[in-house]
Amino acid sequence: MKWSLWMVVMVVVATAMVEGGGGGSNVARENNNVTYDGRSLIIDGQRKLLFSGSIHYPRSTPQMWPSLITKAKEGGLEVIQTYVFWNLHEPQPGQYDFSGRYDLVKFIKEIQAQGLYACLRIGPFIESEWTYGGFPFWLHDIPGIIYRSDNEPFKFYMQNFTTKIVNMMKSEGLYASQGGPIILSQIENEYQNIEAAFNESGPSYVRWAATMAVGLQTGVPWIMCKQSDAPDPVINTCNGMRCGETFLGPNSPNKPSMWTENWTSFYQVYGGEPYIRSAEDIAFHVTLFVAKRGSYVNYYMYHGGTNLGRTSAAYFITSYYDQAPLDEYGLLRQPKWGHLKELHAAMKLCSMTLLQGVQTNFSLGQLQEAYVFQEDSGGCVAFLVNNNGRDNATVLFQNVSFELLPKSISILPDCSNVIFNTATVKTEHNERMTTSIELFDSAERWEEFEDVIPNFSDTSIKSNALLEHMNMTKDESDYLWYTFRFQQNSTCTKPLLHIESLGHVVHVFANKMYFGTAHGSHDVKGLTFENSILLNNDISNISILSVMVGLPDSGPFLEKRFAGLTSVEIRCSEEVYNFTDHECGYQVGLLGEKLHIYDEQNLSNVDWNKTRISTNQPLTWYKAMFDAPIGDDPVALNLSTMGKGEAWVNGQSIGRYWISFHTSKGTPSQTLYHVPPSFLKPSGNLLVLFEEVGGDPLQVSLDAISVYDAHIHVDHLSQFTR
Ligand SMILES: *[C@@H]1O[C@H](CO)[C@@H](O)[C@H](O)[C@H]1NC(C)=O
Ligand SMILES: *[C@@H]1O[C@H](CO)[C@@H](O)[C@H](O)[C@H]1NC(C)=O
Ligand SMILES: *[C@@H]1O[C@H](CO)[C@@H](O)[C@H](O)[C@H]1NC(C)=O
Ligand SMILES: *[C@@H]1O[C@H](CO)[C@@H](O)[C@H](O)[C@H]1NC(C)=O
Ligand SMILES: *[C@@H]1O[C@H](CO)[C@@H](O)[C@H](O)[C@H]1NC(C)=O
Ligand SMILES: *[C@@H]1O[C@H](CO)[C@@H](O)[C@H](O)[C@H]1NC(C)=O
Ligand SMILES: *[C@@H]1O[C@H](CO)[C@@H](O)[C@H](O)[C@H]1NC(C)=O
Ligand SMILES: *[C@@H]1O[C@H](CO)[C@@H](O)[C@H](O)[C@H]1NC(C)=O
Ligand SMILES: *[C@@H]1O[C@H](CO)[C@@H](O)[C@H](O)[C@H]1NC(C)=O
Ligand SMILES: *[C@@H]1O[C@H](CO)[C@@H](O)[C@H](O)[C@H]1NC(C)=O
Ligand SMILES: *[C@@H]1O[C@H](CO)[C@@H](O)[C@H](O)[C@H]1NC(C)=O
Ligand SMILES: CC(=O)N[C@H]1CO[C@H](CO)[C@@H](O)[C@@H]1O
Repeated sequence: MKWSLWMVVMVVVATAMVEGGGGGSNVARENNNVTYDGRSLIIDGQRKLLFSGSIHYPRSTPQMWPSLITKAKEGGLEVIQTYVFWNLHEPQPGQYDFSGRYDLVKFIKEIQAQGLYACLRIGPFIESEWTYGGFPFWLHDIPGIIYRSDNEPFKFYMQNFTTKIVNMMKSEGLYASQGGPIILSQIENEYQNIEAAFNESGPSYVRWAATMAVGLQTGVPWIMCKQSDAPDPVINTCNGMRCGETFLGPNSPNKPSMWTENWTSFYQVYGGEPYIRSAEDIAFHVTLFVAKRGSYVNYYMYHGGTNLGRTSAAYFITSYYDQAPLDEYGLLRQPKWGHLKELHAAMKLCSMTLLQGVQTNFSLGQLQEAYVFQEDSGGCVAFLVNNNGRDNATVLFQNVSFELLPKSISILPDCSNVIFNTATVKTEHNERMTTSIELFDSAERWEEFEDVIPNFSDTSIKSNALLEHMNMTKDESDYLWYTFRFQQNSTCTKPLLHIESLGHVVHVFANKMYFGTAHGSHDVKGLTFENSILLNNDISNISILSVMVGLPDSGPFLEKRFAGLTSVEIRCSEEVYNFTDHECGYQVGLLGEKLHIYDEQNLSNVDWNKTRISTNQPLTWYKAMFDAPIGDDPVALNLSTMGKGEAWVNGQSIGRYWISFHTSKGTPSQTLYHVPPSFLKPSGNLLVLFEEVGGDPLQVSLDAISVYDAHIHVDHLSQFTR
């Protein structure tokens, strides 16, 4: 997750001092290359203390971008950080798409229009809980390719795309060196995590990537996050939750200390619970980082947004970093947003001294310490740290007594008055409320279509081996049918079907009857299915639907990953029939997908049943029409009575839902699925659901999402700050 920070405070403070006033928007900039020294980035000749936040353009819509950026700016951010999503932009080699939600230039120009800077993390490997870590799947079929290593085919395509993006930014004049907002670019992403797996090809790849990037002459610095051997002049930066404690620092005394991902929460997977990180904890670690001479902090995420369509990586829910300062819908999450805004304002008050002063640190007690920045001119800033998580501490600083709250840092912009304490939250909490505004509870509203279960003779692709799932689907669908024919023997009285798969889900059908489902999880990808089935007296058809819930996004050798079935057996009382090297027939995707029946213009490709509305029936498509709700509140589909599948509104996928995968507490990980406002028209909206295992569409609703200031009582507080 990442958060973006707003520039407002900094711009206002800086312009007030330099120019004697002026607003923050549409700041005309000189053509200035961005440089750095051991203290900070230097822009327009000035050192900068920058608060930044991640907002990923394809995780929301162009209609939402201006208000998200405005809220980030009001929250005290000066930089918006985004990854670039290669697999959206280059769906086929040399074919590019920068339209709609993929309009990177428009997003960067919106940042510029609001007077903020941008940090462009090109990657082009990004991980980011994004399918295949951002790689287009066609890379998989480039002969001899080994991703992210010193390998010619890979380097060719990586350089090709990186160059494409840099040239695009240059031709739009978007680098700061051209008067644009981009002050930093990133090459690769957390590569150090996997570098050792490539032996000597790892370090040589890092050197190549750095040289290639620097050679593109952007006029602004390049960064590599989590890469302690980043070659000069590329800056190594920290990702994590506690960089003030964990970062070993820049790998050269003339590089600044920068934190590119301070996780405001954490991603969530199906079967997992949300991760709540308190405003106080985030504020503590950001402040400690600055006290230790950090000069750039990025919140990952400031707005997480939604993994629309099939863009989530394996097992991730569609709601991304909903716990960020701006929630999934772009609403302020309080007190996080407000507490961090106050922190940014406090830091900005003394940023000159922080950037110019000489830093010293000393102990104030067993678990207490002071970090002091002093200028010859007399400017003095102090951070008083209490690392004791249980008790207050009374300390003497410059002969004055201060009482420090547990696990807190007090900021003294003049070394005598405390203007901010990380553990003192003045912002009121708010709570989110959902209100059902549209019920789909009458059978007349719905029509249904049962997808076809193919059998062995229906399939055109045959093989005597169990083929790898991704290599079959080429990621054009989540679904791959494996079909077998079986002639039952009289001895087989209680047939048991035993399947092993490397992921992610199997749904099992024998002679068109459903015999159950098995699935893996984010942490345990493999799965075993074992269940009794019923066989015909003559030939039986076994059809197994293998389903992926996003492609993997991390680790080395992504090009060699295996998913799908590895073993299929029918175990009879006496004998075991092993299908592993028997003939198997394959079908990629579902009939409804092939016919695009989620699109209005293709609805008539199948016969929808208008008189029956089934519940608890697998492999069923449902459709209904609805009018957009009145009002400006964000809306979400409440799918709590469905099982597992995908949902479309007006032909656009709002993502994969999975209600039937419960957390350890017995509840679904996600029941609300965001419908971005621009997906809706005033009337006649088409909702299509594809349900894999069985659900009840009659209890689906459209809910409005809003926040209200909570009346703070103590048990609320403890719930929020655990
Ligand atoms: C990138 O590759 C395409 C072919 O896929 C080629 O047409 C184009 O010139 C290449 N661009 C660069 C910058 O290498
Ligand atoms: C790296 O070296 C180890 C030990 O020699 C070897 O087992 C492994 O296959 C090598 N990996 C690569 C990618 O060359
Ligand atoms: C900025 O950097 C570019 C590329 O390195 C260089 O061509 C240009 O002269 C520099 N501009 C300034 C103002 O230093
Ligand atoms: C000052 O800070 C450094 C780095 O955090 C630490 O190693 C050192 O022990 C501190 N010195 C004192 C006197 O606390
Ligand atoms: C800790 O210090 C705060 C602020 O001075 C004070 O309000 C609070 O009562 C103290 N708590 C304890 C346990 O002493
Ligand atoms: C602190 O007080 C001591 C005596 O109590 C005095 O010697 C010292 O100069 C004072 N220091 C400051 C910074 O005021
Ligand atoms: C299944 O197989 C039989 C013949 O083996 C065929 O007649 C039938 O149409 C097939 N397909 C479906 C979807 O039932
Ligand atoms: C992928 O499928 C192609 C045939 O379509 C085959 O030649 C290739 O070996 C397969 N690759 C893998 C890794 O299974
Ligand atoms: C069933 O038994 C017959 C003979 O007993 C054998 O030829 C046939 O292969 C068996 N079927 C299967 C699926 O193994
Ligand atoms: C099934 O067949 C495959 C391929 O021949 C073999 O690797 C596997 O061990 C067999 N399974 C059992 C349980 O015998
Ligand atoms: C709809 O379902 C009913 C009840 O199962 C059935 O009688 C009818 O033939 C179906 N109509 C279509 C178009 O499939
Ligand atoms: C890399 C890192 O620092 N990860 C930490 C992120 O923050 C959480 C919660 O504070 C820690 O549990 C992680 O270890």
